[in-house]
Formats: sequence, C-alpha cells, structure tokens
Amino acid sequence: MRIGITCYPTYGGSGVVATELGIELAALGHEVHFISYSQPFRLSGRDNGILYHEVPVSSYPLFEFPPYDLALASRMAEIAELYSLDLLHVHYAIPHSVSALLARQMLASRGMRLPFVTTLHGTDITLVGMDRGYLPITRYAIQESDGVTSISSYLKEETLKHFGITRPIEVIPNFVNCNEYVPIKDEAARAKARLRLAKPEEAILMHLSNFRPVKRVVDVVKVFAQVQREVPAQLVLVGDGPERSAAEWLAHDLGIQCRVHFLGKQERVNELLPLADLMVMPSELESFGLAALEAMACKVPSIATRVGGVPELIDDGVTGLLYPVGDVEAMAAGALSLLKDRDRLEAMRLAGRKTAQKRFCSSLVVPHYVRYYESVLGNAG
Ligand code: GMT
Repeated sequence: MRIGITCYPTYGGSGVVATELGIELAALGHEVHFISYSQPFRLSGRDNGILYHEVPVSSYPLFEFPPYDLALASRMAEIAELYSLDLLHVHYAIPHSVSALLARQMLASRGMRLPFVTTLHGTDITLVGMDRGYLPITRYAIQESDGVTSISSYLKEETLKHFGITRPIEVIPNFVNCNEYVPIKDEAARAKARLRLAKPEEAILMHLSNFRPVKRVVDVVKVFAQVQREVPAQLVLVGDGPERSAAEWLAHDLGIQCRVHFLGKQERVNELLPLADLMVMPSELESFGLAALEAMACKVPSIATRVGGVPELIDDGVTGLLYPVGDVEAMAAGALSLLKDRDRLEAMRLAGRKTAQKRFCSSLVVPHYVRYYESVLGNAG
C-alpha cells in the first residue's frame, strides 16, 4: 500500500506513535509518505521506504494566523496525486482530519479517490476537541472520516459520549517495538550502564513526557523528594516543555537539585529506560500512557495515576501501581514499598515485559492497522 501519514512532528505521544507506525509499515514493505511542517523527530531521514514531504506555510502581512490547515490540505492532495497514495492516515484530529477531509474533496472533484483514517489520541478529544470553538468542526471531520481508530476503549467511550459520533470507532492500542525496547539482560552490563546516572547503591526513578501541565511534572519531583529521604536515589527527567522550569525550581527549593537531572529531549529513549528502577507518571489524564508502555517493555514498572486509559495498560499491583491524581504521599509510599522489596519489584518487572510482549508488541498491533486499512479501502466509495 502507499500510505500518507500526518502527525504533529514535535515531542509528543501521538507523533511518536505515528512515526513508529510509519517505520513499522515501511519495514513490512509499504510505501510511507509523511506530510507535516517538519520532519517527525524519531525519523532519521534515511529510513528505507519512507519519504518526508514538508508543508510550506507562507505568511503575508494580512494573515495574522498563517493557515497551516489549508496548506496541509493542499499538500496532502498534491502528494496523494503525485505518488498515487491509497489512503491517508492522520494522527490527532485537530486540524489534521479537517485538512484530510478537504484533500479528499479536492481530489474527488476530479474523479480521484483518497480515503482517510483518523486516529484519536487524547487531548484532541478530551481537552482541545471539547473547546466550543473546535467542537463542531472536529465532530464533523471525525464523523466524515472513512475510518476512525482510538488508542484506548476509554477514549472511544469519551468520543461517543461527548461528540455524538455515530460511526464505528475501532480501538487499536498503542504499541512498542519489543526488539528495540528491551531490558538489559546481563546484570553486570546493566550495572555498568547505570553508572552513567547513579551510584551502584542508588535507585533510579525516571519520568518521560512533553512536560505539559497535564503531566504534573511537579508531582514527580515531590514524589522523588519523599523517596530519596528513605532510599538513596536519583531522578532522571527526559523531555522538555512548559512545566520544566517549575519542576527545576522545586528541586532547587527543596535542596535536592544535585539528585534531579533534566536531560531534555532525547532521541534514543530506549537506551535510557532500561536503566531505571521505576517510571513515575502522575498525569492528570492519559488516554493511554505510551511512556509507561515503553518503560514496561524495558522491564520498568510505573508509579502512575488511575486515569483515562491507564488501567487498560497497567494492571494495578501486577505491572505497576496506580493512585489518585495528586496523591503524592501514596505514590511515594508505593515507590518505597517496591524499592524496599526487591522480589516484588522483580516480579513486577517480569510481568510488565510479558504484558508488553503479549498485548502491545508492534508485531501484533501494526498488522491490526493494516487489516483496518484494507477494510477501509474495501468500504470507501
Ligand atoms: O498528550 C496529549 O494530550 C497529546 C498526545 C500527544 O501527542 O502527546 O498524547 C496522547 O496520545 C498519546 C499517544 O497515543 C497517549 O499515550 C497519551 O496518553 C495521550 N495523552 C493524553 O491523553 C493526555
């Protein structure tokens, strides 16, 4: 198949999923065309079977807001025609599904067919999509998509409930490449690699996100502050975004900044995750929680919040521990209980890896997308 993919190319779960999907599809022999305003950050630019097409957005004095969605629609239609795309797959509804809808109409007016699939990721429904200004057009574009997928049952139900969508929504969970996201098998090698971040006797807590308010990064520092009082530990934060400065100041004010390491945006998180003992994901809301899945595949359990689609991923007490949002004390106590009971931690590490392999491995989930594309191509008029 020849597949066009549009996503937000910057740091964020939906862009990661779209990019990893494109890479996996190309590995299966499909031709993949990324269409976006810049190259998705996990693409190397030299990936076989993958082409990247930039969307130029010109600005004129008259345009207070350069119309990216229109430029995107034009480029989608152009690429579809030039490269004979079979379908478009857009990640995050706003504005991508609206642009895809326009591109489909532009081509249909000239007798060409371009079905599109919209994948809902989270805030496109739960926050941005419910903004009155965006709701009607988002609802329309979702409803008019040739196929709609959602990354969790939670998000599907939210979409049906709040958007009044009547078309079917297929749940296709997020995935991880279980050959790329792997624990370090040899304990001696792991111990050596961990020395980059901590002394041998110290635990490593990790956080990975785009540091937006919804991720509650300040809670990560608060949890860590309590943990390190009882167990020698280091905190490693991967990613960047608006809440970084607040977290940095808190670490400073609590006098623990020498133990708190902000690594910024990192490309090869699969090399960092296996070094951690625990992932901390205290989000206000997660429709899925991709960072926790990537950690699980590397045998790292999460201390997380019981929100959105997280319970579909983390089995509380088996592959991680779940708490109410903002309950820093309980999260710290949970982290300490695991760090002090190495057998329980090891059992959780193993269970997480098993779950990632059995339910969320790209080798299982990507064929689900391919089957879904085939059904959409079969049905689209
Ligand atoms: O963070 C977002 O709200 C947007 C999106 C993104 O681009 O990072 O994240 C959502 O999609 C991820 C990938 O499917 C999910 O793992 C995140 O749980 C989801 N975020 C939220 O629901 C807050």
